[in-house]
Amino acid sequence: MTAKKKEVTLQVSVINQEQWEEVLATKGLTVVDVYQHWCGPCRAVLSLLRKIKNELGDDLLHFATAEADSIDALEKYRGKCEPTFLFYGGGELVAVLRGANAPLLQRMIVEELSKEKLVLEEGGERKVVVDNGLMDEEKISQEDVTHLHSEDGENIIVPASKSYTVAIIKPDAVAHGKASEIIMKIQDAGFEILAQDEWTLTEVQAREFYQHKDTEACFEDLVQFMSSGPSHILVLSQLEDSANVVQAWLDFIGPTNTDEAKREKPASLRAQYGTQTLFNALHGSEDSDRASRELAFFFPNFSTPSGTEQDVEEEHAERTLALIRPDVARENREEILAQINKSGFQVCLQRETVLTEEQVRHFYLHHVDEDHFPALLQSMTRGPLLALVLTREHAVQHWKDMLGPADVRRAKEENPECLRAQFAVGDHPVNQLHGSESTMEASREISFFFPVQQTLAAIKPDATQEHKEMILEEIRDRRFSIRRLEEKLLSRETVEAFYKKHTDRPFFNQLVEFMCSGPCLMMVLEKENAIEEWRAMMGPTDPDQAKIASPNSLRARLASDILHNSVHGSSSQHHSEEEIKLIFGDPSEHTEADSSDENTTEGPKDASSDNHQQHLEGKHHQEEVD
Ligand code: IDP
Ligand code: MG
Repeated sequence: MTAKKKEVTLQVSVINQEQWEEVLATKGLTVVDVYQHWCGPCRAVLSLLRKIKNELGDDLLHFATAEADSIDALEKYRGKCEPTFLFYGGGELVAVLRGANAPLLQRMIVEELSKEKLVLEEGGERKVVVDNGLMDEEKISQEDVTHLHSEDGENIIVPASKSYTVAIIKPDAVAHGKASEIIMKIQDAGFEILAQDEWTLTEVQAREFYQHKDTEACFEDLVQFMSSGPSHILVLSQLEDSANVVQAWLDFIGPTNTDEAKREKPASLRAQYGTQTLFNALHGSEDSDRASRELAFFFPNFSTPSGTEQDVEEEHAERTLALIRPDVARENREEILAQINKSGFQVCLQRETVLTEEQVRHFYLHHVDEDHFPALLQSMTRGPLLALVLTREHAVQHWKDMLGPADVRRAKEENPECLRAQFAVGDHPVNQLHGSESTMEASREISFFFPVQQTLAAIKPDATQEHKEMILEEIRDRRFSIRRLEEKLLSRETVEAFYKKHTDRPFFNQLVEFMCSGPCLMMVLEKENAIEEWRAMMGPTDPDQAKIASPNSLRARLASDILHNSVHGSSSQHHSEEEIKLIFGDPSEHTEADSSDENTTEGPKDASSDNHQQHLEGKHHQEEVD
């Protein structure tokens, strides 16, 4: 294994004990694909590994392939037909992944590499694992199985908006070495693998799993078959429109009867991999109720947030748009917000903005011809107005009731308690507060002020190692969708382009050095009003200022100085587009293997919100093109 060879080969090929020991002695993280002589290394992940290697360009990351049969240390991996990836750091096993799950593999490589670096650089303790998932299956007691599952760690949470189903690649397909091929096809078809495990069912478990079929003639055969060897258990959702993944998966696998499948749906998985109705290669939950039972059966750690109090609340919650016009936004904002909170509303989005005349016309499309429009226009453009999205049960009607009659004079006479009466400005005929007329109008108005946006967010090198988990958690708590997520060591070139508008600033060189000094976690976040929201979460550029102006912001809490300020966020729609393109390339060029996180999807972009956004930011937009 010469240095030269290492440069040109993506994976070092290990075929004897001596070479194996050499690999174990290599400094850094080595990811070993353990394969069987008769099926060869896993080709499905090659392009992914190449991509990771190119992107991270890290001297401490190594890949190898090892033949289980010729290396004594790998004895217990002999005879397994599914891909197994062993992660070694400092000669010790630090993680194991079974199955060619590309997104998971990518995530584990990035994570394990950064852990190993921490060990090497800061003398941290290396967390070694013992792979006992490969004991003779019969010897594994029920307890061990559960233990293995909980050791796999995380409680995986399915977003409330997603439906899921349980899929099984049955022992026949696994024994024929088809598991990774099927998994690739599953991913290509747009299913997202939320969890995956290899599991040999015991007879008792097979009986329990199929107990609803125990009166059927095939029951005993089915139990024998299902407990005859390892299966792959997958929890699936769909990347796009996850409305009914249960049915989509059933359609994808095809009819139970393999003859029928071959005849009627030759492209289905059962037509391709099944040999007869008993050995039909795949399983899918029958309906969402079964899916949830099967999920609990295989993944007791797996939690779905449905049923929590918050969700029940959110399910019934409605949204409405409230506007507080400039005159009272200046004078009475706190008082009004207090009344809003007291009435059981949550303010879920908020922004202060100065509207142009054109924007007001666009917003009040149906009022432009009315007599009072000129006065309305004037009062709307006099200064910054406050736009709020309010949620609670029956929000639209409730907010209208709180506002009172549109006519200020009538409001004062009929309902002096209402907000429009309380916050009338002198004799001014125009009321000072707005609310959506209906739920339809609410959604149009909300997307006018809070269009769905993407922003490029980065965790800078000073915070990536230590704080990324905490920051990611806060991002998820704020309900951003993480569309892309990759830990990257940025090149000088990239950073220079990224910060090109600062080229002439005195701190530019320092900034470039800093941004290249370690991996950054680069993300695309999506949400209504994402650009402003993420910048608000970050806080002002200078942490000293942040501590005063926004003490809860990330920079106030994490940053050490104005240069080492922990996080980045795009500053406008224009910059966001430019930065996302620079870091992640053109969306049309993305491939399946590019996605690295369970939340990472390329959602359909709402064209209309782009228009609103441009409309709303028209002026900024021009100014900021640099
Ligand atoms: P932003 O990150 O809040 O958008 P920008 O003004 O765009 O702030 O500056 C980009 C980055 O350059 C900052 O996040 C910070 O790391 C660095 N920077 C900005 N101003 C200074 C300075 O005065 N001294 C040193 N570094 C600075
Ligand atoms: Mg900036």
